[in-house]
Amino acid sequence: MPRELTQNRIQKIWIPSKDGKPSMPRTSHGGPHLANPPTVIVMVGLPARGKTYISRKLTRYLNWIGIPTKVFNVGEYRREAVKHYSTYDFFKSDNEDAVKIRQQCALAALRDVKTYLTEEEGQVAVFDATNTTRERRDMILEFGAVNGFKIFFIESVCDDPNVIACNILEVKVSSPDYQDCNKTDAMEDFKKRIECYRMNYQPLDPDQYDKNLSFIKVIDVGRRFLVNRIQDHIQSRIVYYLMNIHVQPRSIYLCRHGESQHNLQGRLGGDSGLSTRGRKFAGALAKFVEEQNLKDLKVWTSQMRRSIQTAEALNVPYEQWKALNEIDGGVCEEMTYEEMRERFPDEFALRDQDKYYYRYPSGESYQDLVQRVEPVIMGLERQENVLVVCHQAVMRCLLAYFLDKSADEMPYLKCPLHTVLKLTPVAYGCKVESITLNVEAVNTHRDRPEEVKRGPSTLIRRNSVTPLTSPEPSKKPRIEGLDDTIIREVTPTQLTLCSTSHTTLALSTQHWLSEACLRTFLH
Ligand code: ADP
Ligand code: FDP
Ligand code: F6P
Repeated sequence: MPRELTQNRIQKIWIPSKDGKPSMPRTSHGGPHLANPPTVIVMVGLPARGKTYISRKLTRYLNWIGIPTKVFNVGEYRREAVKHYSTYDFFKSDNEDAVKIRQQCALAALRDVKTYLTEEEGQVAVFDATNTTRERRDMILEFGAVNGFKIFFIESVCDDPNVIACNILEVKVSSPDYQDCNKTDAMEDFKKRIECYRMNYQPLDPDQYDKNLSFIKVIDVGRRFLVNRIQDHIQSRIVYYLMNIHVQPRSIYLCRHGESQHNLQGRLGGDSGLSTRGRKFAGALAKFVEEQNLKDLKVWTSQMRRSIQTAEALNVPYEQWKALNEIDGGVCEEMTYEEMRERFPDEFALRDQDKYYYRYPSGESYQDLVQRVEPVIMGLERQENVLVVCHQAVMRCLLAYFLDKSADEMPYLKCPLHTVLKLTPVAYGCKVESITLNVEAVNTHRDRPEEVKRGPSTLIRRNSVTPLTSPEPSKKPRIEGLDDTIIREVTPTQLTLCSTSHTTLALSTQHWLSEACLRTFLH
């Protein structure tokens, strides 16, 4: 007997119901319904091969498309366990005590991976460590098998000494490991650390040992790829994403069209032309673009009149994307917020209640927009310098991707008219500069109403909360629960001793890594 259907009022999705109650709760994260088990992405590679960079960037992307993802960086666990790093001796494979500490840190991170995927609604966990030995990878595979997680490896292989030196300079010499060290010494120490790992490095072997595993090898910073046994939709999206990103320096410029006639009247959507001030902004934007003197600047617009009129003033070729059109307000198109409140009070209140998920009747939600502009993001990842002339809601979506903003924050990001945001990739994130072109315009931003300011409603979850990219107020120590002798006894002095004589660390660790202990943990 087919069940009755009721329509979810916020998302306007039909849900089967029993006794008048919805019987299939939607996913709390609002992402695609994945019948799949959770996935653990396991990074593989020598230090300074871009593993953390890839982990963070991929996590930002997956969260943005609605798949809750979090990075677990074993280096951070190690730094919490061992407060003062001394020298590369810590990473020698015959430094038995340090090997135990590193193993413990990896296990602590895996334990958190398990909690995240089984109790915290995580869908993908990125296990960011070197994972350079078969022994370590086999242990992770067992962990996946026991807990019912899919395992997908991403290995970064690169032996260009210039690339490695640049990577070390960009991120490693300023790491907390080297806070009391000059750059030259830090560089030398880090290179020796890499050599410690190289001694035991067993790359993924697509022909024999690892031929049944699912993985991608990213070779020479994405010049070549080797893809093996892709199992599902998420893995194929990850592969596609990794094949589109690059690390060339460039900037992305985001702005809205010049002020439009509808903006002047406070009307939503429509397809009106520019106001006098809007045309003035287009002229100012042309001057700004010229001054920036950018090599091969691409200009992208929507297919709406106001954004095309703005780009026309630039006197350069431009490309129109339908995917960049403003959010479709459906039955509320061309109304003012006041008119919407009067004519559709329930809809108006619902939008305030949950702006990210709210879909206008016969129109779109921010969640819909994310799906629509995803090809634009992929396009931007492939390009170098690009100026995108778009619209308020679309610009918020794009900005949320680059700045790792949550679904809750996205619809309230401030994107004023006549202001250009310049985004430049730096280290693991993005630098943002706001350039106001000094042409007055109306304010089209409507703040989150006071009554919903108390925090996200139950329907809204944070989109991207990784321990690495977002400040986490409730961050708990990642090594809590470990046998605390490990923390107590590894003092800086002992570590220094450890670096000269491997036997001086007094750690009572034998039982930690016993087979039985590992099995208990895995189960
Ligand atoms: P790891 O985590 O492997 O120690 P990091 O992620 O900290 O290395 O290194 C960051 C640097 O790696 C950045 O300068 C970034 O440009 C660079 N990078 C990004 N992707 C790759 C890649 N596929 N191969 C090599 N280097 C990369
Ligand atoms: P990171 O550069 O991210 O800090 O240098 C390698 C390193 O990562 C160490 O910090 C960290 O202890 C290690 O990788 C990750 O753990 P494994 O050695 O156990 O792979
Ligand atoms: O008001 C300008 C505008 O671009 C409208 O066309 C669009 O409906 C609105 O902004 C989107 O902003 P919000 O989601 O805050 O209503």
